Amino acid sequence: LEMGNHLRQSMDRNELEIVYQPQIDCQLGKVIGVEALLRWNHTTKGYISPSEFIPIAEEMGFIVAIGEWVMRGACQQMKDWHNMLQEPLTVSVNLSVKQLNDERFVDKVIQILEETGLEAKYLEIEITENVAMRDDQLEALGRLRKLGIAISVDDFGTHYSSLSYLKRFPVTKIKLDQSFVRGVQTDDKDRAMIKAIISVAKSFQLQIIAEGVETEEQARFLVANGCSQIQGYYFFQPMSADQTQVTLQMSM
Ligand code: G
Ligand code: G
Ligand code: MN
Ligand code: NA
Repeated sequence: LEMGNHLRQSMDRNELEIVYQPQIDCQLGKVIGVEALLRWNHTTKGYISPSEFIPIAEEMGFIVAIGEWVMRGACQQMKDWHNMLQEPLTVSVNLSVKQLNDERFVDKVIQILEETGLEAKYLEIEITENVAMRDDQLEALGRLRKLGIAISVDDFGTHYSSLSYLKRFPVTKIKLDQSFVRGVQTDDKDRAMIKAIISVAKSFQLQIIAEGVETEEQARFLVANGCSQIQGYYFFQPMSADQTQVTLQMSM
């Protein structure tokens, strides 16, 4: 509860920060987008991971406010980079299912795109598979998709509902979970999972990106098996906006 109260004030106190992790297209050999990742630099406790505080924000009901802050910041930042670099980079924002429960959510996104001037096709939202997704949440996703926003399934393959999810949802991209990537050199089953998921993406005509790629061997295996988009420490760690800007300037 105390952490929750601090979290409530974190935005006003400038304790929240968005970092960015570049995403690579191996065929093109360049950065094609970034994932926005939230960070909380707590005044006394230091850095706290989103996996710790997002669940609290969800429970206490201010994930909507925090999520809106991230969405606005990430869209504004990407618009600035477009102006600066004249490159069609995308920005990917993680979404809590709780944000979809807010009936004003889609209108908020439209408003943010208008305010920042970012074109919808350069925004992607990442959602985690959720078997219990309700019809009104599905409808919200459908509206976002109709606007031209890309929708990717995060942590794909780690939950129970993967395939039916792809049938029910207006998805454009699969994020191959890092747990499979980790086993590329050591685990036959992880290699089989990766090949199967890439084949699913092809069948559904979806884009696919592998995350958590840390070694050259992993990258080679992925590319050899048809996954050309890659995100991970092997290429870039998540970085501050300033560092990201330098990286983008150098890689364009
Ligand atoms: O970047 P890191 O590994 O610390 O992220 C941990 C988890 O927090 C990941 O599951 C990531 O998707 C999630 N996360 C990061 N930023 C956000 C955000 O802005 N909103 C939501 N809902 N989740 C986020
Ligand atoms: O759940 P989601 O996929 O959004 O979480 C992404 C998380 O993975 C972020 O916290 C990010 O910091 C982390 N991450 C990104 N690249 C790598 C990597 O190469 N290795 C590991 N272990 N974590 C990574
Ligand atoms: Mn993600
Ligand atoms: Na993930």
